[in-house]
Amino acid sequence: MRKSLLATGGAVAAAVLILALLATSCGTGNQGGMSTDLRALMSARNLSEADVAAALKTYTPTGGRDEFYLFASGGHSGNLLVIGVPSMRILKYVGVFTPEPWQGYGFDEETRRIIRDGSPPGLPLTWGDMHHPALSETNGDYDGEYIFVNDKANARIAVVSLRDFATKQIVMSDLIQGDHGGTFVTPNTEYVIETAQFPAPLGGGYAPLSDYDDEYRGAQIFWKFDRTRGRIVPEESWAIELPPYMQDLADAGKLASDGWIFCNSFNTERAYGGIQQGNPALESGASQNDMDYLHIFDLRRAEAVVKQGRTTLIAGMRVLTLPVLVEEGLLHFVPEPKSPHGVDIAPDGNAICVSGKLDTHVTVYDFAKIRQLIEQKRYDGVDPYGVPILPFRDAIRGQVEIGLGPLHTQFDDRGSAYTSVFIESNVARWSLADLTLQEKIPVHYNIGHLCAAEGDALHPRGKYLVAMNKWAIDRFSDVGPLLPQNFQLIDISGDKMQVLYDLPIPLGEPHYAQMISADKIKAIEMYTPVGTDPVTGELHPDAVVREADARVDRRADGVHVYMTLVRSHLNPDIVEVRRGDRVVFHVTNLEQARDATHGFAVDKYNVNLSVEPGKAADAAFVADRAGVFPFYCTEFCSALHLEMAGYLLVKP
Ligand code: RUQ
Ligand code: CUA
Repeated sequence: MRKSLLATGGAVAAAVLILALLATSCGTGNQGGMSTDLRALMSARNLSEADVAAALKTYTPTGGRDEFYLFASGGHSGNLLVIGVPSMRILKYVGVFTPEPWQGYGFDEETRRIIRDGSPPGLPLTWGDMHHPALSETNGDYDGEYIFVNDKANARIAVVSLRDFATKQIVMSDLIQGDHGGTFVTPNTEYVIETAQFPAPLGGGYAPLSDYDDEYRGAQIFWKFDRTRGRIVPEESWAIELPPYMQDLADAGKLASDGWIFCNSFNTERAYGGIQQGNPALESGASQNDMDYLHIFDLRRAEAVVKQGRTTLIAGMRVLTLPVLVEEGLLHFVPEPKSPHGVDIAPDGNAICVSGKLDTHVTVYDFAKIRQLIEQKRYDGVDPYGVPILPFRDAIRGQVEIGLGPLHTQFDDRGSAYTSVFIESNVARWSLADLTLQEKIPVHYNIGHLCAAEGDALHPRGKYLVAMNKWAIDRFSDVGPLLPQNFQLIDISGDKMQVLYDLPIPLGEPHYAQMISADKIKAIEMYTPVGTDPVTGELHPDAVVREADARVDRRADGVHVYMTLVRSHLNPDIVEVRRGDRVVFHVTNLEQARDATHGFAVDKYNVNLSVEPGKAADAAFVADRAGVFPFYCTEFCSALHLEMAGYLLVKP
């Protein structure tokens, strides 16, 4: 019944649309005629004027471009989502922590190496729990060159280049077992910050939970980023040891607070669960205290102390231990109310915003006051590890009454802040100048992060905000028990916020996103010169740059096939090997025409490459089954794409 009604409704709407189109295309579409047709369309589809306004704000005719890019975490998928704003069209999924077949990511030798280098020995990981993307910054503003993402499950950080939207590097430190507070960058991307959530013995050793207070530790890693090489340099990176609280999200200071790092924490109770052992569950054990500690870290002075060599090497990482941090006065705490979550520095560099998951406020700290308290050594005592605690009342500018379950805060270009309110399912807009609530808009439902255009940078752009909602009950057509997430685009340019668009995200739980002005992205059109290895950015040593050099070489270490791809043939197209031979295909796409991508797959050998124009990539495997295995191009590249094929003959 419901189905047939819907079908009828759809048919009517389509008919009205066609009538409207006919009316305009016949030249009768003057103002009056158009609006009559539009009104008919509106009533047929049951749309209000606000709906139509929302549609007009997002609709992008074919060929049109978006004003912003949204880079969103792909959650469990381990991929990075690229979405155009305001159209909310999905532009790309970038394979990062998880093999991604379309890009051949994790299938070719070059990217398999990236995953292998960023995995425990002998266990190339096949998933990641991506949480927080961070765009590279220059002078506190996004520069559109790189984006960094973390994998909470395996304590990994990846570097993605925005020249070709491809992953270049994954690093994993054995110092910590997982992270959550990553990634955040300093205003000139000197460092990418990664913070552990679950305390554990640093360096991966064993200690019983009864030794939690003494042997378990938190840590924050400062991964050194080399901008010219576009890579993290593990040897130049270092870390700090932290008490076994659960360190959470961080943010780097800017302007007045430049050179300082802020990180919130929870579970200063040091609970670790143990329901079967008669302990409270972690959720209640970690929620006893009224206050946890905002961590305030003096990065600049710490760099000097690292240079002096006052570090301890743990699992190959130089670590400033807690006693050194205390002795040098590098770390201070200030209380933060009731299960705090996230810390966000306002564009003025002075207001530090922290929400309490179990509090109804956003607490706004004043960096100038914090700095003074530190200089005057005005402490309210120390924590069990000797870290001085600044007096709460003297460190804050004030508190904004927001509602139930405030989480994260972003900013616009007109002095407003926007806080996601999880329990109430809304976005609260409030004034940074006088700390008053201005407006709330409902979102559907259970919003986690939110993302305003360049909303955590020095110069936010305003205009758009995306609410990243965890639940989507009743928003979309049913797809069984596992529901998509819901991104809601909100227009924040006017005096009233308006929800414009719902985008279901069906491949994982995105946590955070960043939105950058599209004109800052300078993507390449193809790999030049022909034979480029995208991972190194240099000529691939085994590239075949002229078809005349295509060949099969039998060598001691296996059969090397030097193959070229050009519309519409692979050369060589017949490859004969013996069972047990190691086979290495070195494949180069000779095309220098945009979008002339070829793929390369060998049937039943799990070989799958994406070879974009100018790219060279390798596929290596042992031909351990005899038989006839067709290989072919997997991208519909030309009229004779189906003929772009050949045979791998594996002789018994
Ligand atoms: S935080 S569960 Cu980004 Cu609100 Cu991770
Ligand atoms: Cu090349 Cu299809």
